[in-house]
Amino acid sequence: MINKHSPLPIYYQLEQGIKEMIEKQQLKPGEMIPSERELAETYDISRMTVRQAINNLVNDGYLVRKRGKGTFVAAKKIEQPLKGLTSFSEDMRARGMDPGTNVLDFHIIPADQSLAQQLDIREGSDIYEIRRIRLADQLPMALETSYLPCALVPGLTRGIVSGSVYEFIENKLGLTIRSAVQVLEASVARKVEANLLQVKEGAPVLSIQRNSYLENGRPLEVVRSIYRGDRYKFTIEMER
Ligand code: 16G
Repeated sequence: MINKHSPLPIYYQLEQGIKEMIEKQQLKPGEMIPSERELAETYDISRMTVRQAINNLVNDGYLVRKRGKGTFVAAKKIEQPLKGLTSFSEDMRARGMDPGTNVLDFHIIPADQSLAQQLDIREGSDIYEIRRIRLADQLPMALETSYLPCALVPGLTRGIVSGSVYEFIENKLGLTIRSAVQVLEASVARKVEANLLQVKEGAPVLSIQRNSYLENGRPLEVVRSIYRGDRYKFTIEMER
């Protein structure tokens, strides 16, 4: 696994080697990996080098440290295809996971210029501002801030948004959600976000904005989300 003559730093080679073993399932989720001392001895490298490799793998979500127990292979990341226009609740159920929501904020505010423009409403019109932590099997996956025009989605309540917003829009209001534009950007968790997502400050996250539209072309929502980089990966299918 380690080639001391390679121009690649040794910690990096070890990191890639362990990552490969996880990807090939030679190391399985929940399995304990050898201790720092054992790895250092096996590959005849310093413990500092091993620690650097392990730290990186922990930060990237491949490994988890359990105090006083050891370092374990993390649960597999959730693989989200960027294809169908689905809701968080649907995505989690499709994976056999239990979707959950902590509503941090639910109130009505006047739309600022940017939101008014994106939602195609007059500046100052009432919009819902909804902040939620989205959970899968009780673990925080994403932080979501949604803006929807009140006139388009009457009757939304704090209780409803602790379940599925899309379900309410489609089943109770009878509207058809048709399309969305989504922008993904790499970022790091700031302190507040890190606390809410239960990751370290500075941990990698994916920041996503979704603008979705109804069948008649009317903008339905602007949603800004922050997904845990250690729990999520996104796949895109392409054709040529
Ligand atoms: C997803 C959508 C979000 C939508 C929410 C509805 C992304 C990036 N975001 O989280 O735009 O508002 O689903 O989920 O996929 P719900 O119906 O479970 O409330």
